[in-house]
Amino acid sequence: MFVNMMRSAVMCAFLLSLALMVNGCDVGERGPKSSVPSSSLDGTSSESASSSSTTSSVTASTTSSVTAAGYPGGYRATTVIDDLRIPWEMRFIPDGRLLITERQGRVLLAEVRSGTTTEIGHIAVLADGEGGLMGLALDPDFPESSSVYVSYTYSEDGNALNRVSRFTITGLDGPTPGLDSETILVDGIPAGSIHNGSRVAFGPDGYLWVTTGDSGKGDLAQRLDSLAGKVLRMTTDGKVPPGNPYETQPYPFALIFTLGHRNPQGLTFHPHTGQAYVTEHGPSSDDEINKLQMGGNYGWPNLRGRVNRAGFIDPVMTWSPTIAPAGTLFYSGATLSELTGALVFVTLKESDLRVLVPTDEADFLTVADEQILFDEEFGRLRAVAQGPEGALYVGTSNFDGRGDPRSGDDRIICVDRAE
Ligand SMILES: [Ca+2]
Repeated sequence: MFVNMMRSAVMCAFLLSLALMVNGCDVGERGPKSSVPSSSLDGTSSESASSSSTTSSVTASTTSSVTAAGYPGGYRATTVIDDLRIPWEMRFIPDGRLLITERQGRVLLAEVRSGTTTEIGHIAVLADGEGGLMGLALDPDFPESSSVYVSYTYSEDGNALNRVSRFTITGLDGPTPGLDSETILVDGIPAGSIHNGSRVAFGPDGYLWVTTGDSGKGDLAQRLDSLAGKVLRMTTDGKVPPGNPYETQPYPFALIFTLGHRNPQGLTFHPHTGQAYVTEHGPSSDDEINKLQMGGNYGWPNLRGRVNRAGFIDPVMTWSPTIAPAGTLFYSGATLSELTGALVFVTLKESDLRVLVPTDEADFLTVADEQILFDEEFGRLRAVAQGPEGALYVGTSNFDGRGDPRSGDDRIICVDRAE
């Protein structure tokens, strides 16, 4: 009898907790650490984007219908984690906790419900300029596999280089989780004080994809004997997967999947086609979103933006002047269901969250509408993730030397719908 009552009580508590999570940001009993005003979404079209500080190349033929039908309400933004230093990437693990990399080398495990963070490891990185500890990806079999993959800058004989490594997370369910057993997958990737790429993500093909920057040396982006200015595709052991386009090149150059990139800072995969997309920093003009085609040449440093030139692949979108697009994802949750199929990304320079609504949800070829959210409200934004309950989480980057840190920075902010 007692056991049954206990079971019922546990079940009720469980259902209650589920109900509390329906709206997205699971801030728990403590309440939000701090709240900011909701931003209205209506009327933020690509036209208004153009009239602010950037010029978008979007053709907004269906803007009004999308805006009117899709965004009737406002969003809510709640700080769930604060006092971070340059969070570069964040990934939710299946139990709802959040793994975060900070550029100085810390790896944190955070509970967004309580706002607590635990340092589980500190990787010895060269945190110089834009380099340091950057990308983070979970093994597709996590947590059955306890492997995570990171990209970071290190120093060798006075040279800055980037590498991709696999680590094991130990004691995940215990009181003292840790980071252990580094295996270097690829190293010697050219690095610099600027343009390090380093977003890492698993594709639906089960392979690890890695963006690299041109390291400040544009010519390297066109060379097949350099890993700079590329997108790489590799196995979980850093080996060349079957079907890579340059597989006859000597290792590690056979890892190259695409070339001619300047500084791709975001990487995600389309939910229907499985194709990879990157956000990419242009020089003073032509930030880009590129759809990656195997073996494709994306032009840098000889070409930028849309050029319609044989042998080169034009971007899906460009922005001039630049906005510095960073972390990106295709939204697929229920909390903000009107964003389903949209490409969501954050920007550093323009300090906003952007939503690109595709003309056709089945593929991301052209953009019907561009929404600009939270413009300048939180400062520079570098990372974005979708929570298990469907809220969006964005990470600020105000301590990166180009921002204006405010009280509580850097922060992870949860975005859901206002009640
Ligand atoms: Ca290009």
